Amino acid sequence: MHAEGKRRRTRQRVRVLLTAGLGALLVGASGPVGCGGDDETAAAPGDVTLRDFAFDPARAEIAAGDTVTWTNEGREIHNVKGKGFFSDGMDAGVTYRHSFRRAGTYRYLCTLHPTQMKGTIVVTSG
Ligand SMILES: [Cu+2]
Repeated sequence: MHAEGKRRRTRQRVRVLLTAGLGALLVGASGPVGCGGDDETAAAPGDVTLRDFAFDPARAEIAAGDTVTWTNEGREIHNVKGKGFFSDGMDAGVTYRHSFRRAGTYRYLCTLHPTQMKGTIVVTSG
């Protein structure tokens, strides 16, 4: 008797949550479309994602003067260290940016996971 009532309440709560979630989804889908192009979905050349435990892509190519944006989408704390740049420890969701003025090949790593997480930024002139 007791257990039955509890189960019913739980089921109702689940349904409410589902409905709320769906509503949020629909609101999100009907938001401004075509406003900023599809910048959000298409990764720019200078976008690098930090995962547990890799940089994705491991090799990114940009032009001199461009900025690389690293975003931690893992659950662990990661960082980015290379010649001329060293981020703080980045929690999940945190972003770090660095602009590369000179052409060259810049190897970098996460000092917290140096054997697993290595990356390369290739900066082309012009
Ligand atoms: Cu790491």
